[in-house]
Amino acid sequence: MQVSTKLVAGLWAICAIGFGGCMTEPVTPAGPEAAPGISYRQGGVADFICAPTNLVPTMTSSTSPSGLVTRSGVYDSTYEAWQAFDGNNNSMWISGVFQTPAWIAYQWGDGQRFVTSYAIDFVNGSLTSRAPRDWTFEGWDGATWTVIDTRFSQVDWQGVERRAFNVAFPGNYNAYRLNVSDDNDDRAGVVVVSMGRLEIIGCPWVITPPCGDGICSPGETLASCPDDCGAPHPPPASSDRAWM
Ligand SMILES: [Ca+2]
Ligand SMILES: [Ca+2]
Repeated sequence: MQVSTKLVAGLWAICAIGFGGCMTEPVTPAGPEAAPGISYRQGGVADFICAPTNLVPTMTSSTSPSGLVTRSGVYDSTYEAWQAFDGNNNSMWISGVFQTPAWIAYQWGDGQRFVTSYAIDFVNGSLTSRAPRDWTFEGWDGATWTVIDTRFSQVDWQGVERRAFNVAFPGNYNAYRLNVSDDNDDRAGVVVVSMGRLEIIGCPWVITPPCGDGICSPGETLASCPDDCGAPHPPPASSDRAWM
């Protein structure tokens, strides 16, 4: 209880310095599936709430106003990938033709984000063969891509349709990408994928792993977090031990 109290107090301090969408009361844990008005438990210790928002700024190029948009390829320069992040559903990214996988990514330049969901706007009208069908959603920690969500058989898209997905395994990552292995064209692999918008949604602050979750995370030390980083734990009460 001591750890929990300390951590919740720390989150109150984060809220107090002005991050938007942040409420200041611990709440009953409901898990990441609780969006919108998400409330969830991080590491089994602290409960908190925020209003998830699209964390990608409204882009006007691959690098402006901030961060970096990358992609596997592009149909032509009219359909560059940043147009999936420009806040305008009349513009879109169209992938390179016959390039599998087709992927699109956004990276922040100022640290990690804890992303809990994402949404794809398909806007290519009758060309629904260009809607993504099978993909993974992945997070970049500076060294490797980690699959944090997987979707198959996303079919029957409308000409203009938004589909949102909760991330199965959310975490803190510098970049996220949608890595599409098949479109809705019957031919094998990706012929062309297009999307008017990709929202990358989460809490508007970086969530650090809590001290007390049993994991010695980067930044935690024996001195700062002895429970996670090496101090011996007391043996469980005899009534909690499993019979061998
Ligand atoms: Ca767009
Ligand atoms: Ca295909």
